[in-house]
Amino acid sequence: MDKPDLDAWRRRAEKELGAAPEAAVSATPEGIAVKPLYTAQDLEGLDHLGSLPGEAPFLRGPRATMYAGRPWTIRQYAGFSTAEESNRFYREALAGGQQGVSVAFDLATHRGYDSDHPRVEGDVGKAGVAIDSVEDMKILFDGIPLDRVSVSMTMNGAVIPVLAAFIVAGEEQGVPRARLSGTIQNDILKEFMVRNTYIYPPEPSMRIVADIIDYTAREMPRFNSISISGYHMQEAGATLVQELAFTLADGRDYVRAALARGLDVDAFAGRLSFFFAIGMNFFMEAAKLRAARLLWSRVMDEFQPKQPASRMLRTHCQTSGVSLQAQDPYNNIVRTAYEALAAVLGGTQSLHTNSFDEAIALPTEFSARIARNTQLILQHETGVTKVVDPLAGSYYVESLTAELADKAWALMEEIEARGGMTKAVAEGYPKRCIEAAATRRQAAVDKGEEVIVGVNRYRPDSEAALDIRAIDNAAVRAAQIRRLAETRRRRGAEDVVARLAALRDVARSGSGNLLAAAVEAARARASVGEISDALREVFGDHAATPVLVRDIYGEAYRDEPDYAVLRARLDALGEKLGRKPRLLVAKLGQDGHDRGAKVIASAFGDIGFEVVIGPLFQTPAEAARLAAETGVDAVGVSSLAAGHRTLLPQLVAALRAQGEEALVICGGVIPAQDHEFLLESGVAAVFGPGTPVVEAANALLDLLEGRRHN
Ligand code: SCD
Repeated sequence: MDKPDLDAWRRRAEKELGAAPEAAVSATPEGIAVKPLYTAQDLEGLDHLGSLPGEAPFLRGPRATMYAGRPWTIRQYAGFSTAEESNRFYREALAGGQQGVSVAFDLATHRGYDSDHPRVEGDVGKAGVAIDSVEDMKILFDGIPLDRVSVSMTMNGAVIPVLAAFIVAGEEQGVPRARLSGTIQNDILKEFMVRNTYIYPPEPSMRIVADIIDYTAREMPRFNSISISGYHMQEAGATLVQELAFTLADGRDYVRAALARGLDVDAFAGRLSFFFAIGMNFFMEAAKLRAARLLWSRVMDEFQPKQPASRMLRTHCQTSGVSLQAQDPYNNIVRTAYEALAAVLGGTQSLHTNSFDEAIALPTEFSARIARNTQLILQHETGVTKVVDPLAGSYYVESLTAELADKAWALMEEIEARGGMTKAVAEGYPKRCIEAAATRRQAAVDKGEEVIVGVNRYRPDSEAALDIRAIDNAAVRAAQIRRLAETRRRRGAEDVVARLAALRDVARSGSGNLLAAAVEAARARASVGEISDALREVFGDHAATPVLVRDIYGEAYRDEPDYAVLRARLDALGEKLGRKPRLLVAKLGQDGHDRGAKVIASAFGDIGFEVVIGPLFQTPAEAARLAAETGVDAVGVSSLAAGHRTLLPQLVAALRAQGEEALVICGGVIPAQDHEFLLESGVAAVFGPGTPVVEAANALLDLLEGRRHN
């Protein structure tokens, strides 16, 4: 064939567009200019082409045959209320075609509190299952053969007691730890960056990670010691380049931490695993997974492994939670299906597809079945499993793979220049980068530059409320407290005291393995909270100081007409008050998802409010005290972990008890069914997800002005 005549194409394009083809170039948040046409020319000079799957650098996949040999694992992340309820859900899901289990723990467990702890009243059994001891863990896996079904556990803060309880539950089910297969998330660096379910300060937290890698390398050859996660970064607003770079840089630091332990690289590297989000930018997401494998192999070169598997990036993926919308929610089924296809074309090893109602509440049996079937249909009906890496050779996808890899590598080099990821995280650098990207994106959505069907375009006139799953957390908590009391009554009290003392000694001395000591304590029936507290006594608690990015939302929005109107209203109110209106943005309970809170706080600050951002994990009483001390006009609560029905009425009551008149408003994941209840409890306004910041600010001004007139 003749060489393509690009000049002729250019002329045709100009005619069709009425402008130069450059007018159709779109800039992505990653800083990649996506052109309307890619050709063979774009492949010239790319040095990653031509490799095969199953061999380094594994760009085309970690296995030679990929899904033609074995499809990815359908692994739905789930857990709620009690161990009994979650066990029933897992068994039904496995019977319905799910292939692996993935446990979601409640936030009390994540943060190392037993269900009877006063700080977790709104959190028990809500966004995951409540696990207080081995007894709960045994019920959770009752009838699920742990030597045949692989189990992933998303646990980072309280990783030591939870993994210990899992090991003992396996043992008591007749499966020795050497035969347990699965994955523990155990990725603390991204907790400090975005997810916030840390407990201890960074240094002892990194020791915990290394102790687990060490223990599993020696004792649990079928178990993946870590799931190095970019998922939560993208959820928090990271661009795909940031997600790639920060995740792989985290991985590099974990390898260094394990090597510093004296481990041989080949003893553990083959059991490091990864976890990425898959959002709506279809080809970019597939290319991201290819780039990730390429770069990880490059990172591992530095450590000179001898086993090929040590260079191999294997990953789980989850479709994007933030791409789901509360408005017109059945659209989410379509979004999730496209994202799932991108993950599969990118070569994931394991996949979770979100349920369509997850922007509103916990999945129901129905929505969970549709989500699972989305994957079953992909595996059985579409033919996508038959050919390895089918996008290879695509001019566009190969170019994207190279561009993403180059940009991510450059950012990783910058992290290295800052002294590595642990240091960069401690200085808050990646967190700031991600928050800036998140705020920029919010402005793009609010301005309608980024279209979301059913939200900022094509919005239906009316919508019926969905059936949702509601958890009676007071009942779950009461049941947990009963079982915990029973466990404490039956156990050998002296044995528990001795095992916890031994654990503290290992923590204090810096030698010995924390997980090995915790297994002994768990076997004696020490609880998750007690084991966590033993470590807290030695390591202390980590408290982060929230910092806000500035001038990003305002900068992006300044020229919009409604912005000027809003500023004028705000000035007028400020005039009357003799100061700027003041807002406290608060997070209550153990809900650490703070992207929404940070974006709101930063944007409201730019608009002209005086914003106080509260620390994470406050009780309602603590937030009310802070409101009183700072003299705010309103408290805005962002709730994403379903604690609102318990915590918001308590906040209103605590404020009023102090004679405070500050209005309480809230937003986040709050089902329509709960709005009435919250308004009756004294909450002044409830904002659904997708509410533009300017709209929320106007509504707050209405409320503040209205109150002045009353
Ligand atoms: C695979 N195998 C093959 C093959 N492909 N054998 C022959 N031919 C082929 N083509 C083998 C593998 O080598 C392996 O055996 C076995 O089959 C299983 O395959 P796998 O690829 O290892 O798959 P899996 O066991 O599912 O493991 C996938 C990961 C693992 C490696 C990615 O770490 C994992 O399951 N991660 C899931 C993490 C998770 O669920 N996270 C949820 C996070 P061997 O093992 O013998 O080699 C949720 C979360 O955080 C949500 C947000 C929030 O809470 O904030």
